Amino acid sequence: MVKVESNRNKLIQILSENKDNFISGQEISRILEISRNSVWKHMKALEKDGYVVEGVPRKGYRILKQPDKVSENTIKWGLETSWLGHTIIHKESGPSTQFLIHQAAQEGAKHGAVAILDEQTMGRGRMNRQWHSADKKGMWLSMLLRPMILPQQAPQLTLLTATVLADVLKKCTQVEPMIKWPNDILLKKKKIAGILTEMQAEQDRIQYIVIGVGLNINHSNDDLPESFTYQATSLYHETGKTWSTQMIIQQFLNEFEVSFDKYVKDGFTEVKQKWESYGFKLGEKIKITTPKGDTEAVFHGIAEDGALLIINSLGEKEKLYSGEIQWFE
Ligand code: BT5
Repeated sequence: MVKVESNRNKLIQILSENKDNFISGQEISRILEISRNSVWKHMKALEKDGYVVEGVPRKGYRILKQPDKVSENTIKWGLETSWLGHTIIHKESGPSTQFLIHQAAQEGAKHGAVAILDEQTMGRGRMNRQWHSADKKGMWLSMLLRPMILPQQAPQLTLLTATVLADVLKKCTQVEPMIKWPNDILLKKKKIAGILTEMQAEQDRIQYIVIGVGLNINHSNDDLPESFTYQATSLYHETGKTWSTQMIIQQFLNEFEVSFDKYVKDGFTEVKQKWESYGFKLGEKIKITTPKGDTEAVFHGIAEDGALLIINSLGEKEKLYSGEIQWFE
């Protein structure tokens, strides 16, 4: 089973490197070390997945069209990454992609494994809040990272993820996203996406981090619970168009890998600047709810370690690591 899967992945890789040219069955069977008959069977399996494969005698095969649906194969087809998404766990339905990745991590999965569900039956937000994840309406995805950073730097990764998602939304769908600290993406003040970062760590060493991203894509009003229609939105709702979840996932993973590698190499400064360019209510008065109570402050920006930087009622700069922020209209 594992061998069949990995051959299929290699085949997609080979075909995607030769998109405009035919590649002969003989060449494929040589590279994959399988029989010509097995090559043909793999092609049939791709067709079942919705690919349109052209096979011409004495020339070989090429892929004319890939299906617009989410599966391990269709996602891998458009990936330009070197480590993110080398393993993709995709299922139609399941409790939560966070759960799938935690399980994979404990079974030894490598840095860059990704889990995607079409529908989550127990999608979750922070502090065990519920995340509504309707079937085939959004991107419900988690990534496994095993970064060489300190546990206290982990919040930076939530902020990094938010900037990548905001960039992808802006570039691919021409909307104007804003980021609400620490983990919400807003369109016109309504939440379109949330990020959940969970970490398994010892005192000074991260074993692994799971970053979960939920993005509402093709929800019409009826697909979101009535209780949140005033505070939540989707790309469809904002643009009047349906969007390819497959394309958005691929763009997100491609961009995430580039930004993550840059962050590991160059540090947080650029992420911080990018984040601040999207920062909702930056420079304005906000209300902060923490376990110690509510306070009012001015939202000053993001600190070098990813904390929220505020100016408190005494006019002093202060850092906050957790809490909720609200604003005044
Ligand atoms: C978040 O939590 O915003 C993090 C959401 C992370 C979801 C992803 S999906 C893939 C991965 N697998 C999971 O199980 N989770 C991650 P928080 O800041 O706590 O916000 C939760 C609140 O957002 C809820 O209490 C609702 O008010 C609201 N909410 C729930 N579902 C929503 C949706 N689909 N769109 C907009 N708002 C929603």
